[in-house]
Amino acid sequence: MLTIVYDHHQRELNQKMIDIQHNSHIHILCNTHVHINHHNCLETIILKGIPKEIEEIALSIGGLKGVKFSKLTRASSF
Ligand code: NI
Repeated sequence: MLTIVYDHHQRELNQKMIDIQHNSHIHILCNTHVHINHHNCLETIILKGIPKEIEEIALSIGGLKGVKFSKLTRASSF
């Protein structure tokens, strides 16, 4: 699960995040969006797939301009 907080007013950030998710080969299972306040949005993205690829997508999204917080939480059945 990738949790991010980002600037609602950052231009094209939403589209960039969606493009990264669409272009990736890992499974995006669900997105939850919460409007925290006038400036900030919180989003959780549940991902499933190869750990290395999930880490790459987390770094891509977390590194976008306007993303203020990014945390990847891992879960495993092993
Ligand atoms: Ni919002």
